[in-house]
Amino acid sequence: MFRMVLVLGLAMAPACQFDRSGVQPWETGAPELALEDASTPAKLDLPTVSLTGDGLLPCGPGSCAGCCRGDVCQPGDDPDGCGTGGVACSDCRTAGKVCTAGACVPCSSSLECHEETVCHKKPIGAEGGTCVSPWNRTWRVLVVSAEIDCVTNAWDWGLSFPDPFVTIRSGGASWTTDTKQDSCKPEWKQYVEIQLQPGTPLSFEVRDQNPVGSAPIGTFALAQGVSITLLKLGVIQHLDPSPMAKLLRLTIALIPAP
Ligand SMILES: [Ca+2]
Repeated sequence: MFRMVLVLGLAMAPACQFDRSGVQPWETGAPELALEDASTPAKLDLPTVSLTGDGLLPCGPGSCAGCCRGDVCQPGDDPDGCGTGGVACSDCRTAGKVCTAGACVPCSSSLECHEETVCHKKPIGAEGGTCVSPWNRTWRVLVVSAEIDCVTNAWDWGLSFPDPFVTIRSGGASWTTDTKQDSCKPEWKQYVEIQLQPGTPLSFEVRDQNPVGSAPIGTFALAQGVSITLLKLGVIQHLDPSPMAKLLRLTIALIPAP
């Protein structure tokens, strides 16, 4: 093997040479090595090296402020690598927890949960929950409130205000809230439980109940389904600032069912 390398090296040598005739050493770009200097003790000017926290010492309480994954010091604030004071990193993610101040703790809101997960609390309103996938899960779709334009629009033949109700539709199913009498700012706080998948369509139609039939106020649709961003926020605020809008605002809350 050695001989073969040597032969190869010799064979390749000419290719590495080039004609320096007429070219000064400083013009070739290659540094010239002065062989006689090799015997002179070199003056070493090494940078000061810290012996802690840079992997030179085994990762541990004395060398790492975060946590240790094997022998590597990690910041310790990641759900995959959580810890402080040089302890072994904990995996909060698998446990559905979040990393706060170097400890795996239950989530308090979906915005704390890693990537595409939401904070599932049992019961709703509990202080802490578990980060879980939002999909293939039952959600409470809560119709909170609406604001209806009663200034530029006449309702009930100009005699009163509208009597709004909301119909929620998803797939082929539909649910309808109570009717609020004579209200421009109705509050329902009524929910329906729907199992959500990526792309599950969801629509909301607000109408004015009349003695006979009903009249449209406004609609809002999530034809492509609810995004993970909205699920994490937990609130949908549909605003329509257009001059023709009768439905100025519709507020929907999304809560993972306990
Ligand atoms: Ca009415």
